[in-house]
Amino acid sequence: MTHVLETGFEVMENANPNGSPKVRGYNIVNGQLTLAKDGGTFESHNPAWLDDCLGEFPLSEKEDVHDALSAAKAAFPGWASTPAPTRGQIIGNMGRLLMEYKDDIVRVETREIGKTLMESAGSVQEAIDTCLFFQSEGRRLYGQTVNSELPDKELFTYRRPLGVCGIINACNFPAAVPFWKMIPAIMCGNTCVWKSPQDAPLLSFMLTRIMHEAGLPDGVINLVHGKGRGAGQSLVDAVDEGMVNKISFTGSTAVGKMIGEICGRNLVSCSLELGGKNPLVVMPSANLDNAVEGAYWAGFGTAGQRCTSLGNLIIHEEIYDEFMSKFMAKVESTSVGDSMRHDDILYGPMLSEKYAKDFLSDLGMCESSGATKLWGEGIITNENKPINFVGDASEGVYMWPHVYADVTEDMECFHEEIFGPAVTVVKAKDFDHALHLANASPYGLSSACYTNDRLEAYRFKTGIKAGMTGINNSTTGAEAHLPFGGVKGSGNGTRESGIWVIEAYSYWHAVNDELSGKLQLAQMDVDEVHIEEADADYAGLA
Ligand code: UN1
Repeated sequence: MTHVLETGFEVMENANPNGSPKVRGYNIVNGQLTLAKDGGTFESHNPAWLDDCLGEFPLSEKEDVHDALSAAKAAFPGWASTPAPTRGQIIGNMGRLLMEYKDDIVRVETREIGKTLMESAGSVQEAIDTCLFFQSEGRRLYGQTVNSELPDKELFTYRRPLGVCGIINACNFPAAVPFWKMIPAIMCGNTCVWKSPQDAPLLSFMLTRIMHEAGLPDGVINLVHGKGRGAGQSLVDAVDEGMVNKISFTGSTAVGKMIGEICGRNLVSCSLELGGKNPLVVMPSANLDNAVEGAYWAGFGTAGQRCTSLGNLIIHEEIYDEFMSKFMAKVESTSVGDSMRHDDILYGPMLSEKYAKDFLSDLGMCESSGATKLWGEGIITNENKPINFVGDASEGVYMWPHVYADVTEDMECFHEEIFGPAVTVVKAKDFDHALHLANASPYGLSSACYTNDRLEAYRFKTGIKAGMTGINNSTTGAEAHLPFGGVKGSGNGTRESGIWVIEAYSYWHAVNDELSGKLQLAQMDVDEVHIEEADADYAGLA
């Protein structure tokens, strides 16, 4: 494949009203640009400007997914036997190319899913960090030498690749999250079929082309686009057909459970990164201004569309009024708009129309739970908009920031994830009550506690059941070399990132090498070392 930005993309004739290019996007199977077998296509639209169409992409079906799986299977032996340092070098090249193209990728990410330019840059940087981390892992990927209990015999452990990995991610971190999955997967010698998120096909297409430009051999990563249950479901169904050795999924808990069941009955490993209802506790000893900043960013950054976004804001009753008045002042002045066209935006539109629709129904759930709405009016219109909304609201799918107070443990909105700009506020009587509330949702992804009492911080850290915890920090902002993932309804215990993710994409192979030239039986031919005859009478000493 040639230079991704030199050749440019195939720009379609019917240009957009705003003059931006609309491209023809392809699947990439065995390094070749392909269309869906039955010719179906779907479009990707800019959620900040729905008339702006980024391109047309193959609406892949089962046959297209199976072609991609066959290509991944055929590429597997060659890639698995490529020396790990060489695989690492290619991954390093990917990181360097991402740095070179960063500005272009960031703009496409913002245009395709509406995240602010600053946040898109963060997501692309997370992909770069992942590549740079795993480049040198190619020179490690350590196994062990282990002592044998028998003479003239050596024991070793090796990390072996699993085979063909099916990769499915949500569109909210369309560069970082697929790289969290595919980079360690290919580092370990696996090959992949990547079903791109239906709301970020152009970005996924660009990234896959860049990976090939970095020297990735054909067939190692195969990209298929699709929408709804189509291609993604076919990829998961292929587990039942014996064509997939691993599924890695980031998305909703309901879909994660379905994938876990299919993988479970086939004894196929799966990594599941699912929803969250992340609690953030504020205690009286906290620096309140700092806590307000952290809670506000965790709740409304990315328009609340991170799996690590703040869910339940749990405030000690002693500082409730003071905290809330500072917090609400920020919420009421939130700047919303299209960061491609306006500066100083906190958040942009919803990721797509589908996310907007789901969010509105979640707001209905808050209302029917009986929570008190302090702020927020659903969808932003030109007639009804927050004071710091900028631009023409009718162009995209923008939401008000929402705050619901008087939320209690018996309400549905206390337990359910709301994917969008909405925070549910809960009052706590004391620290134990706050910790109880923080543990009371069915999820366990991220969590946070603002306190300057060291014992409280310690008790929170040890008492919370979550995969990630921030002390005096927001619930979001994981770094690319720390384990990422959750417990309870947030996942199946697998982790992404850092050295921990390697466990998810390799299995341990134990090898023993018998050099003695004879059959020696473990446990049975082992020399016994006897305990010496007792020469002291301990009993008499007592
Ligand atoms: C996600 O929303 O799926 O820690 C990932 C964070 C980001 C990643 C979020 N680094 O919030």
